[in-house]
Amino acid sequence: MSETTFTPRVFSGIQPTGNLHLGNYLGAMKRFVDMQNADFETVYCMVDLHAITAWQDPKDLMKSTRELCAGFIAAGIDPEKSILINQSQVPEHAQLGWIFNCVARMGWMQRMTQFKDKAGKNAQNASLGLFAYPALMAADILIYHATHVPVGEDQKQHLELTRDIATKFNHDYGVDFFPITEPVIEGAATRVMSFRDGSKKMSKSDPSDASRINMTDDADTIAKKIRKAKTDPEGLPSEAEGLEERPEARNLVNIYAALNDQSVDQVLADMGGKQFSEFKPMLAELAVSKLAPISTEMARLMDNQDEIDRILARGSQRAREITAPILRKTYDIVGMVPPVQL
Ligand code: AQP
Repeated sequence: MSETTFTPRVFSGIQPTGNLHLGNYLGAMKRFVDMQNADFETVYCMVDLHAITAWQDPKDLMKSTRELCAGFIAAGIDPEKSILINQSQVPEHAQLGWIFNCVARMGWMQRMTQFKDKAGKNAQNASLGLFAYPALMAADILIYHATHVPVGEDQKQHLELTRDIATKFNHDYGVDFFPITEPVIEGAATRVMSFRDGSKKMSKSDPSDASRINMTDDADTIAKKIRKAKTDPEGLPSEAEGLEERPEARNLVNIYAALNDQSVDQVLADMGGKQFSEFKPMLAELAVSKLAPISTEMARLMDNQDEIDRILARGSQRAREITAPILRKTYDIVGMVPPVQL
């Protein structure tokens, strides 16, 4: 365990791969805003280098990166309070990523379930980047000496790897340099599930658009998707135990609770006994009231791309004030000869 006291600092990122959805909002973005408004320095990132671990059309990647930046701001990230960046503008992420490729062990990487899920049966044809990406994610976090990382539940294993990498680096070089980061996986919706299949997480890459609510969906589309969301024939229970073995019902209640800043118990105390025919329109109304202002603001910001590009440039300038000295110190620890003044 680390003896050094590190400044409380938050880092987290989202891939600019399009189809930003309700799971990204509730599992990540909404939590990012909470932490920005608490006692932390906050750094939020569009992880474009991660995005290209699977093929991205270059024009789409640029559009999705700016759209994600607009999404962050529309959801409540203030680019003055938080540092808002796209990963490729801060080269120290990739530079530390290489060092961590040399710290992480093959056996650790081979245990990553997300690689197995994403590569599927086609692992021989997956990119080397997809396999190595959790080591770059560790670098994204540790290049800021971040102490806390808010994420959805699907990222838990990658954060454990980040802790393992920091521990091994500190141990191998006999230093107390990288913090042992705390994952922050909190709230009622840390794993939002697909509307078509309650055993699968809501995901950008699901071919069924009806499986997710996109942050850019209009009010009618949101209401329609919720109305059609898979459920079971029973009504809502009055207590959380009544949702066991009912993944689709639990998902909708979790979403309601997270959108309304309530606990699941509070929601069920109010809603227990209602049928889905009554609950779904209430959920749709709540979702529209929370998401419509965000999508309207995203669209407005997307009309002013120069402003978005300026925000990203300013963010990377501020980020590099933190990352450049940490990279230099890492190189010193590892034994890389520094450049002298000529
Ligand atoms: N369904 C989800 N519920 C809660 N949180 C979620 N997150 C993603 N899906 C859910 C959280 O959103 C943040 C950003 O995720 P990402 O875009 O970087 O990576 P991802 O997990 O690959 O997102 P997707 O939507 O699942 O993309 P694909 O389809 O490409 O796999 C993370 O904090 C994540 O936990």
